[in-house]
Amino acid sequence: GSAGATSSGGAKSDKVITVGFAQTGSESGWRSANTESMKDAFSAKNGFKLVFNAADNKPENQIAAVRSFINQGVDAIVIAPVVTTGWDDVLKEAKDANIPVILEDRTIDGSADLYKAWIGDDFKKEGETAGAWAAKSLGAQATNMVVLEGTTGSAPAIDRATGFSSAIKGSQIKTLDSQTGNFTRADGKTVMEGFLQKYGKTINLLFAQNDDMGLGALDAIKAAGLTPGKDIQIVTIDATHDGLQAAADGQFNFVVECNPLLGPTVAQTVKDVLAGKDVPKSQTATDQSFTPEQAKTALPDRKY
Ligand code: GYE
Repeated sequence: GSAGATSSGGAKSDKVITVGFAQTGSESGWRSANTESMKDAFSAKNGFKLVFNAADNKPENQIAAVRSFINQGVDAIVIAPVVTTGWDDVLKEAKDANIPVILEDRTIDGSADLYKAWIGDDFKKEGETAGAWAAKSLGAQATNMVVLEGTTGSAPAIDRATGFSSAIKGSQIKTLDSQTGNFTRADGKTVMEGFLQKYGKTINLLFAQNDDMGLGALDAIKAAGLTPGKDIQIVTIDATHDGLQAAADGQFNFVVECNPLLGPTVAQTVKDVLAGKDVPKSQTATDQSFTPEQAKTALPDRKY
């Protein structure tokens, strides 16, 4: 930094920017990559002091963290909202305190004038891409699907479900069951065990709304004596390193990407907002998708 610099009139760019970041928790590989990207972008070398909080995926913890950022008088607040609802009061409090709020990753319901900008991925499109693959590869014959949903009430769980459903409309894919696995490996495994007990070999297709739940489900499927990727076809979303490895190994049949490396764009947006510049209300990362062959090619250079 510029320690000791005698800036005339205290140039604003020399001031360390204190940012409170309310992260969801540490539920998945995607989340680890996102936290790392954020911590790196908001590091001291870029002129920031980051106050980090992980809410263990509990909405009430996260709202308490945001309130504490307001009380500490941080310069800006970044939130990856666990769920879409319940934000109005605390965001009004931030606004009254003149602290700008930037959303990253997940979106919220309600008035868009309570935050400056959102940076994230198009969850509905991810769901559509996953569903389009399912409709194309299995939709012409009677197919029984089970779904592992993400955190109930979270934007990606809601929007991926919507996108997927619209893409399989008119196909012969029937949903046997759909339950939350909270975006974690542990719950993905437990819920899949329950599906297998209930529906056994009638299951042909698993849609896991993230890689981690799909990876947990692999254990349950193998323990039931079935071959993942063959007896039960699997489509997941995130395309983390472990997800792509499962695809390369033929255990996942299709993986849709959700880019977690949002830190640099979020950090730049925070700087621009604090400098009084106009910023786009929403910035969306571009996502690819991977067949097992494409996963093999992509793996060596995979960043997360
Ligand atoms: O897909 C999942 C994580 O909000 C897009 O949250 C994110 C999701 C991601 O736990 O792995």
